[in-house]
Amino acid sequence: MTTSKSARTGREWLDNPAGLGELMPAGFTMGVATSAFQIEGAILGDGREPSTWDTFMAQPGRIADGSDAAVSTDHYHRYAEDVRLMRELGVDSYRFSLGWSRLQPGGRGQLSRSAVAFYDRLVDELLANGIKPMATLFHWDTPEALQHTGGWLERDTAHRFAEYAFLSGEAFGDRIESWVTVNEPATVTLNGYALGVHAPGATLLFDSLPAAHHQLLGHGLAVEALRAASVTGAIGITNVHSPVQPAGDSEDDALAAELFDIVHNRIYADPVLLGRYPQIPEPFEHLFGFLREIEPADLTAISAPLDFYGLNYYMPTRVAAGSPTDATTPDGQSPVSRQLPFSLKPWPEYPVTGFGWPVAPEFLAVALAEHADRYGDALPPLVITEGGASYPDVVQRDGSIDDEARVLYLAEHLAVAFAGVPGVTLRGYFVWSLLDNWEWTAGFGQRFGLVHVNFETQSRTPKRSFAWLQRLIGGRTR
Ligand code: NCW
Repeated sequence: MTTSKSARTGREWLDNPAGLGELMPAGFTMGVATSAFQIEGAILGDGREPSTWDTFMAQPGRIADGSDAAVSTDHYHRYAEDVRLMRELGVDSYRFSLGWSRLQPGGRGQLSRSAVAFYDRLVDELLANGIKPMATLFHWDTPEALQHTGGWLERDTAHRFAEYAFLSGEAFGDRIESWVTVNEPATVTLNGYALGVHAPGATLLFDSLPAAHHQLLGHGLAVEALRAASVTGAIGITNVHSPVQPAGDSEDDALAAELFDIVHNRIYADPVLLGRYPQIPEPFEHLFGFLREIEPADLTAISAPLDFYGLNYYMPTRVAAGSPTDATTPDGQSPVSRQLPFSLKPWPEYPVTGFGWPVAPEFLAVALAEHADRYGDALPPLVITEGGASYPDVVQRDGSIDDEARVLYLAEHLAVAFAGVPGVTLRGYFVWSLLDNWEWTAGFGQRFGLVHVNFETQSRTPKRSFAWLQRLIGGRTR
């Protein structure tokens, strides 16, 4: 594994994005990504019924700035302007999510006609502007009605999800270039069901594992459903991957790091790519009892062959044995994390983003190499379905936003992506995100956008990173 700083070459591309663009492999897809609940607003339109996030964000103390996503960036009404921005940027593809609670209010039955009409307008606008639509079916907005029957802890939710996937495939399958079934099931399980810092706010620690399995089953059944609906596009899943390093040399730290790698990475990637759950180290076996009860046929569905495998890469994780003393998680405070047998440690040698996430582009190469090593020939072509950084951007007196740190982040990570690693076919990179958005538990406090959004006026202002990426894309040689 390389942890040298040799990948830190961002500065040389600051004023020469076209030069970096020349290094983009032929056929590589450049895109931007968003998700429905974070940008659409209009939460009362289309007969939409609440999702688990509607409920969660209304609970006192859940959202850092007390905000909600009722309006957010108002993309629901401003999508045409946002597509114009993408066209100006020059991206090949746009990854967005279909709002489950908008399209299928309550999580059962026929799709809402006005919601289908909205996504029809969006998809057609993209195609008219030469931008390929990549649609995510589940980006965390579980219908609240399904939460009342247990949400992802229950097997039935996977079947409900497959039904929604089939109907979405029928509605949009002639125009969607690629489909992502589920986005970051690890984050939903860990933050939503284990630590309680995301919706639905459950604090089950290791008893959250059924939520992992049922999201994976939902993925597998959705792949079948999309194929049954005869969609023309490619089908994949998006897992978040964080390379893990032990904080110290002790055996206990090594074991804790292995445990974190299992609960954050392997529990999601191994069943999809290898058709089996990872081997659990003996001292922790008792925590994973649920895995012994799984129906073998589930793993056949979960490991259905995919056209691509989506990876969100943000950061590596440093793990030590023993519970955290300050109970801090990436998304805020979670008192239950004091009961975990591991804790996450800072990386003093790396700069951090607004979220405190280490900026470590060399670990993107590690993430790719770990996939080549672990999955070999079973690995479909990869797509980085998200990468990006939040920073406290400052609007200058002349209205411009000089987000140099974000430019450096993108330069360093794209340089790694374009160079690639042996054993991995990397097809594309999607920047998170097109717009500043409603960043879940952080509310409006963390800005990831290439485009600044004034949440009072809804005015959009492209940042320096937007102009930089535009020149990079303009500079590619094909
Ligand atoms: S929070 C998170 N994100 C951000 C979010 O805006 C987006 O919707 C997600 O796809 C940016 O990209 C993803 N990911 C969580 C990563 C860390 C989870 C670590 C949990 C450890 C206990």
